[in-house]
Amino acid sequence: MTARTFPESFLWGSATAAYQIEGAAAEDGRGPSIWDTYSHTPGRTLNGDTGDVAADHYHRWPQDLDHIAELGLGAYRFSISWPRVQPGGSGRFNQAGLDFYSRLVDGLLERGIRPVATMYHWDLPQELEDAGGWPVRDTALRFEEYASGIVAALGDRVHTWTTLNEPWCSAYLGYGSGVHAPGRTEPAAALAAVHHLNLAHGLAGRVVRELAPTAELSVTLNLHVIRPASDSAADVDAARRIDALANRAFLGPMLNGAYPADLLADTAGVTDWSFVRQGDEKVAAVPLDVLGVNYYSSTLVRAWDGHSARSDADGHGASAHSPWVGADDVDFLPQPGPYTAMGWNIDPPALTELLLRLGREHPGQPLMITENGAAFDDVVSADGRIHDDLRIDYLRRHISAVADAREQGVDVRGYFVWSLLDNFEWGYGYDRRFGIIRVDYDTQERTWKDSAHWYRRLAATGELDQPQD
Ligand code: GBH
Repeated sequence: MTARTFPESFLWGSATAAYQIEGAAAEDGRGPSIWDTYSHTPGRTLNGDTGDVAADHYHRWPQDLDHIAELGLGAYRFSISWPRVQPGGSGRFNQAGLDFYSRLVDGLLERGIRPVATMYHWDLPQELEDAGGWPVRDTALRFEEYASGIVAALGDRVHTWTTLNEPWCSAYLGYGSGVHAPGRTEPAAALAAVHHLNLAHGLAGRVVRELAPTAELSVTLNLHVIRPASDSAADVDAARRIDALANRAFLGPMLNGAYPADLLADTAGVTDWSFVRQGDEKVAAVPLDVLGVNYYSSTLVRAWDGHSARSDADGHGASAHSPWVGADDVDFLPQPGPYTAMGWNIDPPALTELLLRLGREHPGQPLMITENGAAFDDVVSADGRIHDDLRIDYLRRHISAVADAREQGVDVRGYFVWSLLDNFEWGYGYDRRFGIIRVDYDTQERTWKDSAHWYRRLAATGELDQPQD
Protein backbone atom coordinates (compact mmCIF):
# COMPACT_ATOMS: atom_id res chain seq x y z
CA MET A 1 0.00 0.00 0.00
CA THR A 2 1.39 3.41 -0.91
CA ALA A 3 1.13 6.23 1.60
CA ARG A 4 0.71 9.95 1.16
CA THR A 5 2.61 12.10 3.53
CA PHE A 6 1.54 15.22 5.38
CA PRO A 7 4.29 17.59 6.55
CA GLU A 8 5.24 17.72 10.19
CA SER A 9 3.74 21.20 10.45
CA PHE A 10 0.27 19.84 9.62
CA LEU A 11 -1.87 19.98 12.76
CA TRP A 12 -3.74 16.84 13.86
CA GLY A 13 -6.44 17.35 16.43
CA SER A 14 -9.75 16.20 17.80
CA ALA A 15 -12.88 18.17 18.65
CA THR A 16 -15.72 18.22 21.16
CA ALA A 17 -18.33 20.70 22.40
CA ALA A 18 -19.31 21.62 25.95
CA TYR A 19 -22.96 20.57 26.06
CA GLN A 20 -22.18 17.32 24.26
CA ILE A 21 -19.59 16.04 26.76
CA GLU A 22 -19.46 17.98 30.03
CA GLY A 23 -22.59 17.00 31.95
CA ALA A 24 -22.62 18.69 35.41
CA ALA A 25 -25.47 20.76 34.07
CA ALA A 26 -26.45 22.24 37.43
CA GLU A 27 -23.06 22.25 39.13
CA ASP A 28 -20.86 25.07 40.40
CA GLY A 29 -23.26 27.81 39.40
CA ARG A 30 -23.92 26.90 35.77
CA GLY A 31 -27.14 28.44 34.46
CA PRO A 32 -29.57 26.83 32.01
CA SER A 33 -29.03 27.08 28.26
CA ILE A 34 -31.49 26.67 25.43
CA TRP A 35 -30.26 23.08 25.03
CA ASP A 36 -31.18 22.24 28.64
CA THR A 37 -34.67 23.58 28.05
CA TYR A 38 -35.02 21.93 24.66
CA SER A 39 -33.69 18.50 25.66
CA HIS A 40 -35.92 18.49 28.74
CA THR A 41 -38.99 19.21 26.61
CA PRO A 42 -40.77 15.90 25.87
CA GLY A 43 -40.55 14.83 22.24
CA ARG A 44 -37.60 16.99 21.27
CA THR A 45 -34.70 14.53 21.47
CA LEU A 46 -34.47 10.83 20.67
CA ASN A 47 -35.33 8.79 23.79
CA GLY A 48 -35.69 12.06 25.70
CA ASP A 49 -31.90 12.17 26.14
CA THR A 50 -30.38 15.27 27.74
CA GLY A 51 -26.86 16.57 28.36
CA ASP A 52 -27.31 16.44 32.16
CA VAL A 53 -24.54 13.87 32.57
CA ALA A 54 -23.25 13.30 29.02
CA ALA A 55 -19.68 11.94 29.09
CA ASP A 56 -19.12 13.48 32.54
CA HIS A 57 -16.14 15.35 31.13
CA TYR A 58 -16.58 18.10 33.73
CA HIS A 59 -15.27 15.63 36.32
CA ARG A 60 -13.12 13.43 34.08
CA TRP A 61 -11.26 16.08 32.10
CA PRO A 62 -7.75 15.17 33.33
CA GLN A 63 -8.13 11.59 32.07
CA ASP A 64 -9.66 12.85 28.84
CA LEU A 65 -6.68 15.15 28.28
CA ASP A 66 -4.41 12.17 28.96
CA HIS A 67 -6.18 10.35 26.11
CA ILE A 68 -5.49 13.27 23.76
CA ALA A 69 -1.85 13.24 24.81
CA GLU A 70 -1.62 9.47 24.27
CA LEU A 71 -3.16 9.91 20.85
CA GLY A 72 -0.24 12.25 20.14
CA LEU A 73 -2.47 15.05 18.91
CA GLY A 74 -1.11 18.57 18.56
CA ALA A 75 -4.37 20.38 19.27
CA TYR A 76 -7.72 20.02 21.01
CA ARG A 77 -10.80 21.91 19.92
CA PHE A 78 -13.31 22.34 22.75
CA SER A 79 -16.06 24.84 23.45
CA ILE A 80 -16.72 27.08 26.41
CA SER A 81 -20.20 26.86 27.89
CA TRP A 82 -21.55 30.41 28.01
CA PRO A 83 -24.06 29.62 30.82
CA ARG A 84 -21.29 28.00 32.86
CA VAL A 85 -19.17 31.16 32.88
CA GLN A 86 -21.96 33.76 32.69
CA PRO A 87 -25.14 32.06 33.92
CA GLY A 88 -27.58 34.78 32.93
CA GLY A 89 -25.89 35.67 29.65
CA SER A 90 -24.94 39.15 30.80
CA GLY A 91 -23.56 40.87 33.87
CA ARG A 92 -22.02 38.68 36.54
CA PHE A 93 -19.40 36.10 35.59
CA ASN A 94 -19.22 32.81 37.49
CA GLN A 95 -15.67 32.38 38.80
CA ALA A 96 -16.07 28.61 39.25
CA GLY A 97 -16.92 28.30 35.57
CA LEU A 98 -13.98 30.42 34.46
CA ASP A 99 -11.72 28.37 36.75
CA PHE A 100 -12.83 25.14 35.08
CA TYR A 101 -11.73 26.35 31.65
CA SER A 102 -8.58 27.88 33.08
CA ARG A 103 -7.59 24.48 34.50
CA LEU A 104 -8.52 22.79 31.24
CA VAL A 105 -6.34 25.18 29.22
CA ASP A 106 -3.41 24.79 31.61
CA GLY A 107 -3.87 21.01 31.51
CA LEU A 108 -3.59 21.11 27.72
CA LEU A 109 -0.52 23.34 27.78
CA GLU A 110 1.17 21.07 30.35
CA ARG A 111 0.64 18.17 27.98
CA GLY A 112 1.96 20.12 24.98
CA ILE A 113 -1.47 20.32 23.31
CA ARG A 114 -2.59 23.52 21.61
CA PRO A 115 -5.91 24.83 23.00
CA VAL A 116 -8.41 25.78 20.28
CA ALA A 117 -11.41 27.29 22.07
CA THR A 118 -14.83 27.84 20.55
CA MET A 119 -16.80 30.58 22.28
CA TYR A 120 -20.21 29.39 21.15
CA HIS A 121 -21.22 25.85 20.25
CA TRP A 122 -25.00 26.36 20.48
CA ASP A 123 -25.61 26.69 24.23
CA LEU A 124 -27.20 30.13 24.50
CA PRO A 125 -28.07 31.14 28.08
CA GLN A 126 -31.83 30.63 28.44
CA GLU A 127 -32.32 34.15 29.77
CA LEU A 128 -31.10 35.57 26.48
CA GLU A 129 -33.51 33.37 24.54
CA ASP A 130 -36.30 34.57 26.83
CA ALA A 131 -35.33 38.10 25.79
CA GLY A 132 -35.62 37.15 22.09
CA GLY A 133 -32.55 35.04 21.31
CA TRP A 134 -30.40 35.39 18.19
CA PRO A 135 -33.14 37.12 16.16
CA VAL A 136 -32.62 40.07 18.51
CA ARG A 137 -29.68 42.45 18.10
CA ASP A 138 -28.97 42.70 21.80
CA THR A 139 -27.85 39.05 21.86
CA ALA A 140 -24.86 39.98 19.66
CA LEU A 141 -23.95 42.74 22.13
CA ARG A 142 -24.25 40.32 25.03
CA PHE A 143 -21.95 37.95 23.13
CA GLU A 144 -19.36 40.71 22.88
CA GLU A 145 -19.54 41.15 26.66
CA TYR A 146 -19.21 37.38 27.21
CA ALA A 147 -16.23 37.28 24.83
CA SER A 148 -14.53 40.07 26.80
CA GLY A 149 -14.89 38.06 30.01
CA ILE A 150 -13.49 34.80 28.70
CA VAL A 151 -10.69 36.36 26.65
CA ALA A 152 -9.66 38.47 29.66
CA ALA A 153 -9.59 35.31 31.79
CA LEU A 154 -7.87 32.93 29.36
CA GLY A 155 -6.23 35.39 26.97
CA ASP A 156 -3.32 34.16 24.94
CA ARG A 157 -3.06 30.85 26.79
CA VAL A 158 -5.67 29.91 24.19
CA HIS A 159 -3.78 29.49 20.94
CA THR A 160 -6.79 29.89 18.66
CA TRP A 161 -10.07 31.60 19.50
CA THR A 162 -13.02 30.47 17.40
CA THR A 163 -16.01 32.75 17.76
CA LEU A 164 -18.87 30.53 16.53
CA ASN A 165 -19.44 26.94 15.57
CA GLU A 166 -21.69 26.49 12.53
CA PRO A 167 -23.91 29.57 12.72
CA TRP A 168 -25.90 27.92 9.90
CA CYS A 169 -27.21 25.40 12.43
CA SER A 170 -27.87 28.02 15.12
CA ALA A 171 -29.93 30.14 12.76
CA TYR A 172 -31.73 27.77 10.42
CA LEU A 173 -32.12 24.67 12.60
CA GLY A 174 -32.77 26.69 15.76
CA TYR A 175 -35.22 29.23 14.34
CA GLY A 176 -36.22 27.82 10.91
CA SER A 177 -36.89 24.07 11.03
CA GLY A 178 -36.80 23.95 14.83
CA VAL A 179 -34.94 20.63 15.04
CA HIS A 180 -32.36 22.32 17.27
CA ALA A 181 -32.84 24.52 20.32
CA PRO A 182 -34.71 26.75 20.85
CA GLY A 183 -37.01 24.92 18.43
CA ARG A 184 -38.65 27.93 16.81
CA THR A 185 -40.05 27.81 13.28
CA GLU A 186 -40.06 31.43 12.11
CA PRO A 187 -38.42 32.05 8.72
CA ALA A 188 -37.89 35.80 9.20
CA ALA A 189 -36.40 35.20 12.66
CA ALA A 190 -33.98 32.67 11.16
CA LEU A 191 -32.58 35.31 8.80
CA ALA A 192 -32.38 37.87 11.59
CA ALA A 193 -30.45 35.24 13.55
CA VAL A 194 -28.06 34.81 10.61
CA HIS A 195 -27.29 38.50 10.77
CA HIS A 196 -26.89 38.78 14.51
CA LEU A 197 -24.58 35.76 14.51
CA ASN A 198 -22.44 37.43 11.83
CA LEU A 199 -22.41 40.61 13.89
CA ALA A 200 -21.59 38.70 17.10
CA HIS A 201 -18.68 37.05 15.29
CA GLY A 202 -17.25 40.42 14.28
CA LEU A 203 -17.71 42.00 17.70
CA ALA A 204 -16.07 39.06 19.46
CA GLY A 205 -13.28 38.97 16.88
CA ARG A 206 -12.48 42.57 17.71
CA VAL A 207 -12.33 41.64 21.41
CA VAL A 208 -9.78 38.91 20.65
CA ARG A 209 -7.66 41.36 18.65
CA GLU A 210 -7.69 43.84 21.52
CA LEU A 211 -7.31 41.58 24.54
CA ALA A 212 -5.23 38.71 23.13
CA PRO A 213 -3.25 40.19 20.25
CA THR A 214 -0.97 37.17 19.90
CA ALA A 215 -3.80 34.63 19.74
CA GLU A 216 -5.13 33.41 16.40
CA LEU A 217 -8.69 34.24 15.40
CA SER A 218 -11.05 31.92 13.55
CA VAL A 219 -14.65 30.95 12.98
CA THR A 220 -16.03 27.54 12.06
CA LEU A 221 -18.60 27.21 9.28
CA ASN A 222 -20.40 24.11 8.06
CA LEU A 223 -20.11 24.82 4.38
CA HIS A 224 -22.31 22.93 1.97
CA VAL A 225 -21.30 21.42 -1.35
CA ILE A 226 -24.47 21.81 -3.39
CA ARG A 227 -24.92 20.08 -6.70
CA PRO A 228 -27.78 20.70 -9.13
CA ALA A 229 -29.64 17.55 -10.22
CA SER A 230 -29.25 18.55 -13.88
CA ASP A 231 -27.67 21.33 -15.86
CA SER A 232 -31.05 22.87 -16.61
CA ALA A 233 -31.17 26.59 -15.86
CA ALA A 234 -33.83 26.01 -13.20
CA ASP A 235 -31.80 23.38 -11.32
CA VAL A 236 -28.61 25.43 -11.55
CA ASP A 237 -30.50 28.40 -10.14
CA ALA A 238 -31.87 26.28 -7.30
CA ALA A 239 -28.28 25.36 -6.40
CA ARG A 240 -27.25 29.01 -6.52
CA ARG A 241 -30.04 29.98 -4.14
CA ILE A 242 -29.18 27.27 -1.64
CA ASP A 243 -25.51 28.24 -1.89
CA ALA A 244 -26.50 31.80 -0.96
CA LEU A 245 -28.47 30.69 2.13
CA ALA A 246 -26.00 28.01 3.20
CA ASN A 247 -22.60 29.45 2.42
CA ARG A 248 -22.51 33.02 1.17
CA ALA A 249 -24.83 34.31 3.92
CA PHE A 250 -21.78 33.84 6.18
CA LEU A 251 -18.79 33.98 3.82
CA GLY A 252 -20.12 37.23 2.33
CA PRO A 253 -20.12 39.40 5.45
CA MET A 254 -17.27 37.56 7.21
CA LEU A 255 -14.79 37.47 4.35
CA ASN A 256 -16.01 40.11 1.89
CA GLY A 257 -17.73 42.59 4.21
CA ALA A 258 -21.12 42.41 2.47
CA TYR A 259 -24.17 40.21 2.03
CA PRO A 260 -24.47 38.89 -1.52
CA ALA A 261 -27.11 40.82 -3.47
CA ASP A 262 -28.79 37.64 -4.72
CA LEU A 263 -29.37 36.45 -1.13
CA LEU A 264 -31.16 39.68 -0.25
CA ALA A 265 -33.24 39.53 -3.43
CA ASP A 266 -34.11 35.82 -3.07
CA THR A 267 -35.36 36.31 0.50
CA ALA A 268 -37.17 39.62 -0.02
CA GLY A 269 -40.48 37.82 0.49
CA VAL A 270 -39.37 36.66 3.94
CA THR A 271 -37.70 39.75 5.33
CA ASP A 272 -36.52 43.19 4.22
CA TRP A 273 -33.24 42.72 6.14
CA SER A 274 -33.86 46.03 7.93
CA PHE A 275 -32.03 44.57 10.95
CA VAL A 276 -28.76 45.09 9.06
CA ARG A 277 -27.43 48.47 10.17
CA GLN A 278 -24.86 50.65 8.51
CA GLY A 279 -21.39 49.31 9.28
CA ASP A 280 -22.48 45.87 10.57
CA GLU A 281 -21.07 44.00 7.59
CA LYS A 282 -17.71 45.72 8.02
CA VAL A 283 -17.67 44.65 11.68
CA ALA A 284 -18.35 41.06 10.62
CA ALA A 285 -15.37 41.18 8.26
CA VAL A 286 -12.73 41.11 10.99
CA PRO A 287 -9.67 39.48 9.34
CA LEU A 288 -9.31 35.80 10.20
CA ASP A 289 -6.05 33.98 10.79
CA VAL A 290 -7.75 30.76 9.85
CA LEU A 291 -11.18 29.77 8.54
CA GLY A 292 -12.52 26.57 10.08
CA VAL A 293 -14.46 24.21 7.83
CA ASN A 294 -16.74 21.43 9.07
CA TYR A 295 -17.66 18.88 6.44
CA TYR A 296 -19.72 15.67 6.61
CA SER A 297 -21.76 15.15 3.44
CA SER A 298 -22.98 16.80 0.24
CA THR A 299 -26.29 18.19 -0.99
CA LEU A 300 -28.25 17.54 -4.20
CA VAL A 301 -31.00 19.94 -5.27
CA ARG A 302 -33.48 20.51 -8.05
CA ALA A 303 -36.07 23.13 -8.85
CA TRP A 304 -39.45 21.84 -7.71
CA ASP A 305 -42.08 22.00 -10.44
CA GLY A 306 -44.88 22.67 -7.95
CA HIS A 307 -46.82 19.41 -8.33
CA SER A 308 -44.62 16.30 -8.46
CA ALA A 309 -43.81 14.52 -5.18
CA ARG A 310 -41.14 16.20 -3.11
CA SER A 311 -38.16 14.40 -1.59
CA ASP A 312 -37.16 16.98 1.01
CA ALA A 313 -34.14 14.89 1.91
CA ASP A 314 -32.51 17.65 3.90
CA GLY A 315 -32.33 18.69 7.53
CA HIS A 316 -36.09 18.76 8.25
CA GLY A 317 -35.80 15.81 10.61
CA ALA A 318 -39.25 15.24 12.08
CA SER A 319 -40.13 18.87 11.46
CA ALA A 320 -42.65 19.95 8.87
CA HIS A 321 -40.68 23.14 8.48
CA SER A 322 -37.75 23.60 6.15
CA PRO A 323 -34.49 25.15 7.32
CA TRP A 324 -34.19 26.61 3.80
CA VAL A 325 -36.26 29.69 4.43
CA GLY A 326 -37.64 31.38 1.35
CA ALA A 327 -36.68 28.45 -0.88
CA ASP A 328 -39.84 26.34 -0.76
CA ASP A 329 -39.60 25.71 -4.48
CA VAL A 330 -36.27 23.93 -4.11
CA ASP A 331 -36.36 20.17 -3.54
CA PHE A 332 -33.57 18.22 -1.86
CA LEU A 333 -32.98 14.86 -3.51
CA PRO A 334 -31.83 11.66 -1.85
CA GLN A 335 -28.18 11.02 -2.57
CA PRO A 336 -26.53 7.85 -3.74
CA GLY A 337 -24.91 5.87 -0.89
CA PRO A 338 -23.04 4.71 0.99
CA TYR A 339 -24.37 6.39 4.11
CA THR A 340 -23.33 6.80 7.73
CA ALA A 341 -25.61 5.95 10.65
CA MET A 342 -26.92 9.52 10.40
CA GLY A 343 -28.25 8.70 6.93
CA TRP A 344 -25.80 11.20 5.45
CA ASN A 345 -24.15 10.26 2.16
CA ILE A 346 -20.41 9.70 2.04
CA ASP A 347 -18.84 11.95 -0.57
CA PRO A 348 -15.10 12.63 -0.06
CA PRO A 349 -14.49 14.29 -3.47
CA ALA A 350 -16.99 16.97 -2.45
CA LEU A 351 -14.58 17.98 0.33
CA THR A 352 -11.79 18.48 -2.21
CA GLU A 353 -14.21 20.47 -4.35
CA LEU A 354 -15.17 22.66 -1.39
CA LEU A 355 -11.56 23.37 -0.46
CA LEU A 356 -10.64 24.19 -4.06
CA ARG A 357 -13.55 26.61 -4.20
CA LEU A 358 -12.45 28.37 -1.02
CA GLY A 359 -8.88 28.54 -2.30
CA ARG A 360 -10.14 30.11 -5.53
CA GLU A 361 -12.67 32.55 -4.05
CA HIS A 362 -10.71 33.53 -0.94
CA PRO A 363 -7.07 33.34 -2.00
CA GLY A 364 -4.60 33.74 0.84
CA GLN A 365 -7.10 32.63 3.49
CA PRO A 366 -5.59 29.76 5.51
CA LEU A 367 -8.04 26.93 6.18
CA MET A 368 -8.45 24.23 8.79
CA ILE A 369 -10.80 21.24 8.83
CA THR A 370 -12.32 21.78 12.27
CA GLU A 371 -14.72 18.83 12.06
CA ASN A 372 -15.03 15.70 9.98
CA GLY A 373 -16.09 12.26 11.12
CA ALA A 374 -18.89 9.76 11.14
CA ALA A 375 -21.40 7.90 13.26
CA PHE A 376 -21.65 4.18 12.67
CA ASP A 377 -23.29 1.38 14.61
CA ASP A 378 -20.26 0.38 16.64
CA VAL A 379 -20.10 -3.16 17.97
CA VAL A 380 -18.06 -4.16 21.00
CA SER A 381 -16.45 -7.51 20.16
CA ALA A 382 -16.01 -10.40 22.55
CA ASP A 383 -12.41 -9.26 23.05
CA GLY A 384 -13.71 -5.86 24.17
CA ARG A 385 -12.44 -4.10 21.04
CA ILE A 386 -14.41 -1.96 18.64
CA HIS A 387 -13.43 -2.78 15.08
CA ASP A 388 -14.83 0.34 13.46
CA ASP A 389 -13.42 -0.23 9.99
CA LEU A 390 -16.17 1.85 8.40
CA ARG A 391 -15.13 4.88 10.44
CA ILE A 392 -11.45 4.35 9.56
CA ASP A 393 -12.41 4.13 5.91
CA TYR A 394 -14.48 7.32 6.17
CA LEU A 395 -11.65 9.21 7.85
CA ARG A 396 -9.02 7.88 5.47
CA ARG A 397 -10.98 8.91 2.39
CA HIS A 398 -11.71 12.39 3.68
CA ILE A 399 -8.16 13.02 4.84
CA SER A 400 -7.06 11.85 1.42
CA ALA A 401 -9.47 14.40 -0.07
CA VAL A 402 -7.73 17.07 2.02
CA ALA A 403 -4.37 15.91 0.65
CA ASP A 404 -5.78 16.23 -2.89
CA ALA A 405 -6.70 19.86 -2.24
CA ARG A 406 -3.33 20.60 -0.67
CA GLU A 407 -1.56 19.14 -3.68
CA GLN A 408 -3.51 21.57 -5.81
CA GLY A 409 -2.24 24.46 -3.75
CA VAL A 410 -4.97 25.01 -1.16
CA ASP A 411 -3.57 26.14 2.21
CA VAL A 412 -5.19 23.64 4.59
CA ARG A 413 -3.20 23.62 7.81
CA GLY A 414 -4.82 21.00 9.95
CA TYR A 415 -7.54 18.43 10.53
CA PHE A 416 -9.68 17.82 13.62
CA VAL A 417 -11.61 14.58 13.86
CA TRP A 418 -15.15 14.77 15.19
CA SER A 419 -15.11 13.49 17.78
CA LEU A 420 -12.67 12.62 20.54
CA LEU A 421 -15.44 10.86 22.50
CA ASP A 422 -18.88 9.48 21.89
CA ASN A 423 -21.22 12.22 23.09
CA PHE A 424 -24.69 13.79 23.14
CA GLU A 425 -25.51 14.03 19.44
CA TRP A 426 -28.08 16.83 19.83
CA GLY A 427 -31.53 15.74 18.62
CA TYR A 428 -30.27 12.15 18.31
CA GLY A 429 -29.11 11.96 21.92
CA TYR A 430 -26.73 9.13 22.79
CA ASP A 431 -28.05 6.91 20.02
CA ARG A 432 -25.44 8.02 17.47
CA ARG A 433 -21.76 7.62 18.23
CA PHE A 434 -19.14 9.80 16.53
CA GLY A 435 -16.20 9.17 18.90
CA ILE A 436 -12.87 7.54 18.10
CA ILE A 437 -13.03 6.68 21.80
CA ARG A 438 -16.10 4.81 23.00
CA VAL A 439 -17.96 5.95 26.09
CA ASP A 440 -19.89 3.39 28.13
CA TYR A 441 -22.66 5.61 29.50
CA ASP A 442 -23.31 3.27 32.46
CA THR A 443 -19.74 3.25 33.77
CA GLN A 444 -18.31 6.28 31.91
CA GLU A 445 -15.47 3.99 30.89
CA ARG A 446 -13.48 5.13 27.84
CA THR A 447 -12.28 2.53 25.28
CA TRP A 448 -10.19 3.30 22.23
CA LYS A 449 -11.87 2.13 19.05
CA ASP A 450 -9.63 0.81 16.25
CA SER A 451 -10.02 4.26 14.64
CA ALA A 452 -8.25 5.84 17.62
CA HIS A 453 -5.27 3.52 17.17
CA TRP A 454 -5.31 4.24 13.45
CA TYR A 455 -5.50 8.01 14.01
CA ARG A 456 -2.65 7.91 16.53
CA ARG A 457 -0.38 6.31 13.95
CA LEU A 458 -1.37 8.86 11.35
CA ALA A 459 -0.65 11.77 13.71
CA ALA A 460 2.70 10.25 14.64
CA THR A 461 3.91 9.58 11.11
CA GLY A 462 1.90 11.93 8.89
CA GLU A 463 1.55 8.96 6.56
CA LEU A 464 -1.91 8.14 5.28
CA ASP A 465 -2.76 4.72 3.84
CA GLN A 466 -4.50 4.94 0.52
CA PRO A 467 -8.19 4.05 0.28
CA GLN A 468 -8.68 0.47 -0.88
CA ASP A 469 -11.24 0.62 -3.66
C1 GBH B 1 -21.74 19.25 13.60
O1 GBH B 1 -22.96 19.58 13.01
C2 GBH B 1 -21.69 19.85 14.96
O2 GBH B 1 -20.79 20.93 15.03
C3 GBH B 1 -21.39 18.85 16.05
O3 GBH B 1 -21.72 19.40 17.28
C4 GBH B 1 -22.13 17.58 15.76
O4 GBH B 1 -22.06 16.67 16.81
C5 GBH B 1 -21.54 16.98 14.52
O5 GBH B 1 -21.54 17.89 13.46
C6 GBH B 1 -22.25 15.71 14.05
O6 GBH B 1 -23.57 15.99 13.72
O7 GBH B 1 -29.12 17.27 7.76
O8 GBH B 1 -29.54 15.53 6.14
O9 GBH B 1 -29.38 17.80 5.39
C7 GBH B 1 -23.15 19.12 11.70
C8 GBH B 1 -24.51 19.53 11.20
C9 GBH B 1 -24.60 17.92 9.45
C10 GBH B 1 -25.96 19.89 9.38
C11 GBH B 1 -24.92 17.65 8.02
C12 GBH B 1 -26.25 19.63 7.94
C13 GBH B 1 -26.50 17.94 6.27
C14 GBH B 1 -27.20 16.64 6.11
N1 GBH B 1 -24.70 19.31 9.77
N2 GBH B 1 -26.20 18.21 7.67
S1 GBH B 1 -28.92 16.81 6.37
